[in-house]
Amino acid sequence: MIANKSSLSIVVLAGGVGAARFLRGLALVNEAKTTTALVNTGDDTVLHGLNISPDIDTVIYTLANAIDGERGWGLSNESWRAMDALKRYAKVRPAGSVAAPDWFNLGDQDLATHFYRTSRRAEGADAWQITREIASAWSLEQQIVPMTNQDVATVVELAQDCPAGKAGEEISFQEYFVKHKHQIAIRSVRFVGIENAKPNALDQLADADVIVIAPSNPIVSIGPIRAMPRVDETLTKVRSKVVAISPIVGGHAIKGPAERMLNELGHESSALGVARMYASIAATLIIDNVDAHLKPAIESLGVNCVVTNTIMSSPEVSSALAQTTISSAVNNSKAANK
Ligand code: FO1
Repeated sequence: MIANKSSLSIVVLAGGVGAARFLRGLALVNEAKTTTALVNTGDDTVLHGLNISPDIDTVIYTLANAIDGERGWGLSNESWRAMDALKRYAKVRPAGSVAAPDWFNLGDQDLATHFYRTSRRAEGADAWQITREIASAWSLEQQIVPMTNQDVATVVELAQDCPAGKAGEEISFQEYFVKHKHQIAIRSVRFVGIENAKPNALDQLADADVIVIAPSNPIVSIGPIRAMPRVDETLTKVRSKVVAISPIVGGHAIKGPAERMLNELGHESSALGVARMYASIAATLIIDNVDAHLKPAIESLGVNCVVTNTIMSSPEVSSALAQTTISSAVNNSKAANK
């Protein structure tokens, strides 16, 4: 398989776990050097004064084979002594203080990444440069690119009074996702700072041989990337080369709150619902075998539909999915150029 690797320039629009697993499969069929992951940073947070970029780190740790496979985030063989020590201070935290947050788990080794990112930011380095350095420290050859160097913060609006706050109040994405385990109703999502976010690697996106929208949450992982100025416009121009993979299988998300979010925000939690969201920017949608019956409805939207196994339970399945993805995009763009 390695001898036959392609060296296409491929840009993958990426969120966390699903995207990371796809990228790991892609590395088996396409040269790492010509692969770029353009990664969501709307999930970024600052805790303990540390800059944390969960999706970037999930992609890097996964490609470095250092991820905790079961959790899908953080490092394998991790220890939690710093978190345990923090509990001492959480106990004495006065009302109104957010010091010593102990709901977001930072492993002892993982902390080193956040220390480094935070120190380099304080030295004035931008997010792309810092990410380059972190990826290089993990010996990665792929280009891992934060979607922008500007700060963007995804916030969700509470649909009703709940333990997180009153209806209409906004909380950060990580509070929603981790602190409240995405078990609260929301009525909108907003990307604070998006108007001033200059997208990174826009030229690469425009010139790529293949663009992949990874099987990530369309609202909070791919949504922030698309919401930056000029990104959707660029994708629309190269639509024939864009292939998306549905993160919804049999009506459900493989992981995370996508199903609930789609329903609450007026979309349909199905591969067809995903097709509607991507129809203007992606010529092809890859859906899972269990959703084969949706192919005619998806194609009636003017979107080519490819049916295959999308459950990336092993690197072999991920690489087969990556190969199918590349072939679909290449065939489609050839047909469009005839
Ligand atoms: N997810 C959790 O469900 N609980 C955690 O405590 C947690 C900590 C964490 C620390 C570092 C990191 O890079 C990711 C972490 N995640 C955790 C995952 C993360 O919140 C989500 O996977 C993404 O933001 C959604 O893509």
